[in-house]
Amino acid sequence: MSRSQTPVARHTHTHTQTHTRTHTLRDSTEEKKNNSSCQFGDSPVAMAIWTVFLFLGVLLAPEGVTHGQPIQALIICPPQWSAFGRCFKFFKTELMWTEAETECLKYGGNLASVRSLREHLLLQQLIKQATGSFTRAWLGASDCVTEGTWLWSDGSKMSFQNWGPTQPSNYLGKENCLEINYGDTYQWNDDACNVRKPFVCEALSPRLSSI
Ligand SMILES: [Ca+2]
Ligand SMILES: [Ca+2]
Repeated sequence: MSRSQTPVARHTHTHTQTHTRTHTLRDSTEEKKNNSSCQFGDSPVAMAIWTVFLFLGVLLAPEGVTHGQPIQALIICPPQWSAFGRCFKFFKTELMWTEAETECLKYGGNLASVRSLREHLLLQQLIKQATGSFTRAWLGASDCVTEGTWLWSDGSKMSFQNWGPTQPSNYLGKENCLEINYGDTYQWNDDACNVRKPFVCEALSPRLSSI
């Protein structure tokens, strides 16, 4: 696959505050193909969790915090989970995308969504701390329902994207799931969902076990 396209957001991996970024539109010339065989996360459950979270967030918000400022809910994550507004955990076990999403559901969460470059960088650090490198890992987006329409399995809107050069490519018409740390730029790539990779889960209030 060529790398003729400019990445949406490129950064070096010193992980200081100096990141070089350029921007471009997604490649719109790749093959578009529907794939009705794929599965997706339990969005109604995710939305129910969000509803509870937002309700609790209002209860926990300090008085006056809503005056022109986002409501800040109290996030408490159990051991092994990292708090970045939500709770995140990297899993080294290599699973297919649907298996990984199912595993996250067992903890009361989903595969992780990414809502900003800051969250992208934080997840990269989480992975590096666990593996010593920027290991490729599944995140929670898929376009398996409608080719080219990427949806987060937690039901949140994909308002931020960080695809690598020429991605998403939908290579051979079979790439419908999103991974982080792809290629020389360690950005996002679409890959075949049946490939086994480590993964990152998110949860608002993770259960302590997957049982
Ligand atoms: Ca695709
Ligand atoms: Ca790809």
